[in-house]
Amino acid sequence: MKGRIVKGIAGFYYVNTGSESVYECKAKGIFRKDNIKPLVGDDVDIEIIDEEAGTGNITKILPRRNELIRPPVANVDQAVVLFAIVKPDPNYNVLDKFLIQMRRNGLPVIICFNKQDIASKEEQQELMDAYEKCGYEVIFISVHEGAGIDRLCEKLRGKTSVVAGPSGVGKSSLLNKLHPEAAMETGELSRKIARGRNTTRHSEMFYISSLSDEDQSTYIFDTPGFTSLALKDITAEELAQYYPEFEPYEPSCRFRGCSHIAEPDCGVKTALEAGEISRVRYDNYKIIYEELKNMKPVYR
Ligand SMILES: Nc1nc2c(ncn2[C@@H]2O[C@H](COP(=O)(O)OP(=O)(O)OP(=O)(O)O)[C@@H](O)[C@H]2O)c(=O)[nH]1
Ligand SMILES: [Mg+2]
Ligand SMILES: [Zn+2]
Repeated sequence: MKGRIVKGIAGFYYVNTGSESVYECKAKGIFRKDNIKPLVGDDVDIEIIDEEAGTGNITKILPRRNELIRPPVANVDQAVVLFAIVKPDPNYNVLDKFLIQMRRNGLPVIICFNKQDIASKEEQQELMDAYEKCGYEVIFISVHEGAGIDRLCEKLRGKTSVVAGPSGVGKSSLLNKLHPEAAMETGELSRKIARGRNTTRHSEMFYISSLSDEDQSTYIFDTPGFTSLALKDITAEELAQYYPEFEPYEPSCRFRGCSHIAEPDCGVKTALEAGEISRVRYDNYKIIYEELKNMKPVYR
């Protein structure tokens, strides 16, 4: 029987085989045979062990369209990178690394900033200035007050989207707003810090009936928050490729392969001085560049 993994907890995979049926499955054979770990979002073949108890065994993972490592999910159309404008304040380093990783995976990204209801105009403007030119859709929302949600929904309709971002930004709150049946636990930031852990600890995929009809299905993955992100499989020299706003100015760089750091006659730095490239983004580019330079070489 075919199905899709909607959740994975401690070696158990919950496989939806259509309508309401979910089987609790193990994946022993797969590990042994193919040495591959199932991901939430995987299309799988299962054999049923006990129909009454709703248990089964995953016998095959069907080919993946794509897979992400952080968060670990498969077969998604796009990522909603969710940060809060405030509480918690966005960490630009993590946000930019996230965008780089998604671009590297070839996934379209929507950047979404939540908690508009408690943010000032200036705080919003700062984010807008930094991200409006970086080639992604940017949407400001308030899950609590509903601002921006319709606009976001139009982007989600008919697609499979993974919602990813730091802990406490409102990923589960957003999911609950779009799909109250999900009833995901949400948590106060102060409580999270006190407990030192995320409220959501497993990725889970939901079918969003309010955004689906007979022609199109909408799925959203809620995922656990993260605090840092390590870039893998990318060199300092490649980094500039992941900054679309640099592209128009690169032909003006004197050197081909200019890193836009210390070279003279750099089109990107000229654009930066002229205020055409965001200072926040550029400064962070330099930091990530140095991080990548100092990384030990990895085999690819
Ligand atoms: N002011 C305000 N608070 C919000 C909004 N959306 C969510 N919150 C609050 O932010 C806190 C964290 O929300 P969660 O939905 O648990 O955050 P999360 O991103 O799922 O966090 P993890 O599961 O730990 O990754 C909760 O106290 C929410 O009530 C919003 O639009 N405005
Ligand atoms: Mg959550
Ligand atoms: Zn340059």
